[in-house]
Amino acid sequence: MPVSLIADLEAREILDSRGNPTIEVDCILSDGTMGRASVPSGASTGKYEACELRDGDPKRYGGLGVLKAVKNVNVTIRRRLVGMIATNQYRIDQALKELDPTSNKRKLGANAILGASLAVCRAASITAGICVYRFLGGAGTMVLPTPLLNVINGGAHASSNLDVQEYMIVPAGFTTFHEALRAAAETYQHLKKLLEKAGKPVSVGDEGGFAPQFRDHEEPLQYIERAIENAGYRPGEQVFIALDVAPSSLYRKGLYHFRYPKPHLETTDELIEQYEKWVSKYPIVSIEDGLAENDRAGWKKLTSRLGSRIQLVGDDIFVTNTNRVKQGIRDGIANAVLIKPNQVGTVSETLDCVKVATDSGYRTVISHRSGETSDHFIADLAVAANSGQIKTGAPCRSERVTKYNRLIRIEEDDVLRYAGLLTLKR
Ligand code: 2PG
Ligand code: MG
Repeated sequence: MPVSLIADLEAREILDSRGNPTIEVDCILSDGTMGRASVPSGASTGKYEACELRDGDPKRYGGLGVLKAVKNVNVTIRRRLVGMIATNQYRIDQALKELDPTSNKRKLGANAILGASLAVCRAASITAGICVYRFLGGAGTMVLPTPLLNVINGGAHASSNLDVQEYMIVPAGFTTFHEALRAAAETYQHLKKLLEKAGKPVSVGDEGGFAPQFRDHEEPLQYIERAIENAGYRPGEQVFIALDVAPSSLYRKGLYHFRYPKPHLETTDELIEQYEKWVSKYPIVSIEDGLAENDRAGWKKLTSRLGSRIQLVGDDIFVTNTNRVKQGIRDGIANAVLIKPNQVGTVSETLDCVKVATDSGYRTVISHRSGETSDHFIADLAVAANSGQIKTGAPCRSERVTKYNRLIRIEEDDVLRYAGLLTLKR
């Protein structure tokens, strides 16, 4: 088979699931193969994430246009990558990093760089005649991830006034991915019925979860537990609960400024106690960003108090950055890492981060962003990385279910084991 070279790269501005512009890149190879990929965008972004380059021109999309990033792909990145062998992802990503040696990819924009990295990867897998997950994961790829599905949206993802950003269900107690997804979808529909019965609106937030008002931050946990039972499943055996509190923006001068149910302050210790109570009372198996990105002392305390009982996932504190993850591991912070490709900017760096975490016994959760596209790359990535977990929103809204549906097709095509309860073994 002749070697496929990159013949062209073409970027454009498209819309994401929030109606904001984002970047899509086509990669055309010398054999005529085309790979296309698009880049998601967060709302509750970590302070230390790689830079998402926006135009800042108030006359277009309120300043959110990405024409500068588009130009960076079409000129600078194109000039460097054209002629390179498409199937060597590491070399491609190395070249991209050399083009923008800044620590946070602010020169070209992580959105431009990731768009190119993903599009080349997809084109390379097509020309190699294998799926993206096999292309990246090779023969070692064995596991289908357990999904963490966000069924109640708060924080920066909804106009409800819940400060907790995500209440998720985790259908781990099943033997196949499609059965697990069915349990999640049925639980979601039963949750909708319960909310309707209580006279609450069932319109959804950015990630497809419901977003009504609740009495306090505990009430959604009660609703979810009931919904699991009403759907005919056993909470704590088949379907579990996970949270992403995401309180970085609430943390000021050593205190958490909660707004709900009424404005009040909470200390780190009070929050940890609250989590301990919830973990004892509800089938909670994972808490992401229980504390803020800058509350490192609090994170250490949280990890020593709850780290042997449940999964503690670092998102804002790690931002898929290997150095930050290494530092966190040294400091005894968290026991799992949220992995978002656009927090770091290339496919290879994303996989490197998974490796650093896994080698130290930390789990990983491959994640979408709250602003998404119909690209299902992260479903393949979760399989390739043997991560065992994926979080990509509710079983609702096309930009969310496209990832879950991709996993259904992978399960049909290949002999892979559903991670399921193994995910939860401590
Ligand atoms: C998160 C993500 C995804 P955002 O905090 O984990 O759910 O949200 O993309 O807004 O950062
Ligand atoms: Mg998060």
